[in-house]
Amino acid sequence: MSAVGGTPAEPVVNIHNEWDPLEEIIVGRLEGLLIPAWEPDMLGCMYEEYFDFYRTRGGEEWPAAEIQAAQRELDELISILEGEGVTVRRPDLREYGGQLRTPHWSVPNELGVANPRDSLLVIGKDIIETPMAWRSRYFETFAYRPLIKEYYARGANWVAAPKPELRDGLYKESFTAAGPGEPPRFVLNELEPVFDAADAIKCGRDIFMGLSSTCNEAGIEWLQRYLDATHPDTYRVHRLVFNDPHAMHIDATFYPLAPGKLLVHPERVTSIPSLFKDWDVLRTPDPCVPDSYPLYFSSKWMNANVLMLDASRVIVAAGEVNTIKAFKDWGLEVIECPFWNFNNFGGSFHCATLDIRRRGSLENYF
Ligand code: DAV
Repeated sequence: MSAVGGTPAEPVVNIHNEWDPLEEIIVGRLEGLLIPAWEPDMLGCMYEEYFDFYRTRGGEEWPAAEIQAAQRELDELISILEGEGVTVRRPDLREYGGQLRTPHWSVPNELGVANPRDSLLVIGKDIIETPMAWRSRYFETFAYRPLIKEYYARGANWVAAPKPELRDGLYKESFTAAGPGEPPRFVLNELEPVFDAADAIKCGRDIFMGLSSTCNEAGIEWLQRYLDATHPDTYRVHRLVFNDPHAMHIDATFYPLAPGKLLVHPERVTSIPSLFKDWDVLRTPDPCVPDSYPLYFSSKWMNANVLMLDASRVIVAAGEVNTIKAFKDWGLEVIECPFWNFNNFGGSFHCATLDIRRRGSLENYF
């Protein structure tokens, strides 16, 4: 298809990696976010100190002061992005308080859309609605449907992975997190494909997925077979296993930031895939976030969950002085944005956003 004048139309959705120059991005919302009620996947990816919190406080509003502090940081992120010329789009405002019921289960409320990185996987011009393992996220993509429909009308592909049933049998009932020295294990069985988009990280023709308590073997296989069927001989999906007792998502663990630059968690990643033999590997420096931040959904390693504006500019949480220094020493230009309050609600800059268009083309980096 050609635009008027015969020049090729620019793809409206175009993502091949984490670092091509960023042109358009979706930023999540904190409005309407509710505490999710306990559900079986949490046994695998949440931290034990919060189990009772979800069991007893599900459906309540988050502490208002914590949300307000996070909102200020999100607003600052948006103004940094817009100041850099990036188009920022937002999901719909919705209420998340109603019970959600399917033939097999119900939850008292939904989670909300603070973390757009999880429900939609963008590869090339494909927008894939992912089969997520959390019941409270079952209809999360609906808040993005007006945007998706617009992108679809403008030439993007739009597909949804098979909607998982999420029956009780998908989750190991008596799961406990692996102790020190024990091999990694995850809460999911293999009854059907499940994964979150943040279980995958893109590096041109190579896509890396970490098995986790939100991503099973069947999920990885589904993505490889979908890509093989729709883009023959184009993508290689690599299955990785990390040493993370609460494994959920790859983007604070294993993150190709730019050609030749791989950021890895110092303990979770015990061996680097041989493909990266010619790359510089940086082990994420110790996080600086004070223990007073509750981090309801994640580890404190959100200092690794950065966002690349292009191959040399990276947005990092203000206060993460170890990471900021290491990135500068690595030749990156660092843009600081306060984000520790937002981190409490599921992640940092990578989680809070979803790349829609970066200027670049599909390449082989190995
Ligand atoms: O602690 O690595 C990462 C969640 C990011 N989406 C963690 C959880």
